Amino acid sequence: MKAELVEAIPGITPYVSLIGADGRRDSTGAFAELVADIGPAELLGLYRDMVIIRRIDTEATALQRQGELGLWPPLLGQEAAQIGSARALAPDDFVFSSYRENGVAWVRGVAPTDLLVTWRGVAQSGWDPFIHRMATPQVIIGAQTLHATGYALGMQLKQSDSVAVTYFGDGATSEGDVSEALVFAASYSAPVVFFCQNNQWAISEPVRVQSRTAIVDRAAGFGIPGIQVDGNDVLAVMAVTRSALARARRGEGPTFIEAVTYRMGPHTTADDPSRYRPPADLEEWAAKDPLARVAAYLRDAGVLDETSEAEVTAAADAVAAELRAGCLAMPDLPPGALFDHVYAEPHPRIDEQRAAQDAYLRMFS
Ligand SMILES: Cc1ncc(C[n+]2csc(CCOP(=O)(O)OP(=O)(O)O)c2C)c(N)n1
Ligand SMILES: [Mg+2]
Repeated sequence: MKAELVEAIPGITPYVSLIGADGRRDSTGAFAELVADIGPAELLGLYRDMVIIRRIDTEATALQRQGELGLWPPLLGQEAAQIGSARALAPDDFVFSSYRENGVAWVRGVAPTDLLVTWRGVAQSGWDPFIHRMATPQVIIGAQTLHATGYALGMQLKQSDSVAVTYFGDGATSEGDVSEALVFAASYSAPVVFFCQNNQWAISEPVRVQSRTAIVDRAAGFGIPGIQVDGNDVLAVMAVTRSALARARRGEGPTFIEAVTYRMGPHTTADDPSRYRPPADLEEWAAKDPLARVAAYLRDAGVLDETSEAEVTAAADAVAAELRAGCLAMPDLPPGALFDHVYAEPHPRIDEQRAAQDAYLRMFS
């Protein structure tokens, strides 16, 4: 790893891009060197990941539309940002994400059906964070950045190599929590990577209303180096994440990454973007699709052909089938189970609520 990629004094690295929308790869420069080991075979692996998580997303969206899930937050369009960054992590690093990082969870080895349990309402949380080194999704916007900084301070005290990586959105940068996390991380040089997926929207609020400057420019004000990257370029995202992780492991503190991408679907399945999104925007971003450019590169390199494309599609279909079967097989819980794991110990307010619910349900029997 190159030590001098990100300056010690906070600077902003403008727009890193390695595979353009036309599928051409740029192999020059310091960031390209950081991913020189990622040849066509490795890129085929990243492409496979992206196809699979897009397929998981499509299947989960269909399950919600069919009434099998209460809600689903799609990642369509953000596959490269999630796969490129998550594949850069070491097993011992720890992820603190929002609700949209289903692709990151896939990379961390979370079983696809475990992504669904909360949205089906059968459990309050989906997996054991310590097995996957990934906290369960945070819905309180930005709160996970504080958890990441706190964890990173702990790792610093333990002189561990583990880096905290926190994922959040463009909208989250308007939250006080995120500012506090950045201040503490900067002050203590905490080993944390702030990974912002700027998908251009916070529900129906466009990013230009959230920030008068580029999101990445905010980093400098905290004394944190910032890197802006083409978030639809899986290779560039991997390169910048590797550089930020290496910097944290060298004890040089936090880095802020802005991955510029686009949320091609609704905010969640409860949202209708046609009410606020100009159709031309979607067309513009569809031309920059994160999967299409890697496919073009791989076809040119001769590793993506009918056989390998069929293998990737079959793998994705198998995951989707497993997801669907696992979802439909989840047992319905008795209504009172809602209260079981709110606190570890009995609590009078919870008892009251449980009794009120019991009384309500008795009205129907
Ligand atoms: C503290 C808080 N305020 C408001 C909300 C409601 N809310 C849910 S998602 C969202 C927008 C978040 O946008 P962004 O950070 O850009 O992430 P994205 O959903 O685009 O991935 C809001 C305001 C919330 N969950 N938590
Ligand atoms: Mg957003």
